Amino acid sequence: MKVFYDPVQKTHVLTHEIIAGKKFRHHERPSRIDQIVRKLRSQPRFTFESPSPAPLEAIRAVHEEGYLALLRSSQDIGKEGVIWPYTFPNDPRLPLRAPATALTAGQYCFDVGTPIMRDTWQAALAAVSDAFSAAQHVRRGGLRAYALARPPGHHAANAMFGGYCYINNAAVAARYLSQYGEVLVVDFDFHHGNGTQSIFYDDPRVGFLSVHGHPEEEYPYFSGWENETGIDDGAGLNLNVPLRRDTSIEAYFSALSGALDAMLGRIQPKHLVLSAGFDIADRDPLGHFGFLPEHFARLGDLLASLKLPTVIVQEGGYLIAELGTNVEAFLLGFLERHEREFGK
Ligand code: OKP
Ligand code: ZN
Repeated sequence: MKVFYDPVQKTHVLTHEIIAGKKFRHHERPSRIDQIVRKLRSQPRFTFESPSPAPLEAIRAVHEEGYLALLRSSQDIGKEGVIWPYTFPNDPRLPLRAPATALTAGQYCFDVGTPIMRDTWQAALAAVSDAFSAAQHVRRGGLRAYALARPPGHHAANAMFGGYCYINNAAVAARYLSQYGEVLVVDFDFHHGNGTQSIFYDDPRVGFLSVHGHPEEEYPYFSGWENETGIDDGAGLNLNVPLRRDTSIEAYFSALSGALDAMLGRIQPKHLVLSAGFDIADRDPLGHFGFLPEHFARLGDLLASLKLPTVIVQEGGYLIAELGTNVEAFLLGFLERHEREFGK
């Protein structure tokens, strides 16, 4: 299986985050990538490739230009500088001034855990390039590819960053593939993929299925309920499965299988895009679903049984010591069944 990865993604370094007013060492660390790289490099079934730069049109098909201009302006920040919004507009009737500056970046931001530093743009661009190259590989007849994306993407919307996400890597892959037939995005990160949901909410060509911690208890709190089902031409193509803290593995799998069946009754996807979050792991500091490597293998097996060309996009996962092991278990579980039932 091809792994798309560019080491420039490691230059984006977040110093700390603020949770309930307190300062914490940031969870989304460059070392997350090291763990995955080390594991997958020791496995002959994975071959690493550098992505080619994602075309700007593919990114623009998901993100607003003024928003991208703000992200791009990160390159002009000094070495120690940061864009860290703490003031947010609150009257949608009032006009916003363009272009956004460091002081008004709050118009494009929904939380305070996601600062923009000098290297943020280049890292986010590399991450989305992984996802785009993986999608292109699959479009050209490859059966599967893994994008080792960092920073993650599923919380980023058309013109909104937050949740450690700037560019929605999976959404760029899905929008690109949707030119060639319907696409199903399955998001198994512990947190609701509010950005991806928002991007495809009215899109008849891309279905979104997310299983996540219940928003009454878990970030991002304002979305992820069952009654968010899509609008206009996208009505019925958004399916949220919120699960309470410490839901059992069996309950998780039966909920996911049921949701997959329901979704496949509504669209006939030609491609599958996975927002693969590993914060569902047992002992992850930000998730509570208790997945062990064997459960990740089973999850890979289940998703491979759809027998679709698949782009796997890395999202969260903060139990860094086990992240490589968990990703490897998932990918091998997927690969085993996908090769057997769908093709080498
Ligand atoms: C990004 B991804 C916990 C605060 C968590 C943000 C979590 C972002 C997760 N008390 N804040 O893995 O979905
Ligand atoms: Zn997450």
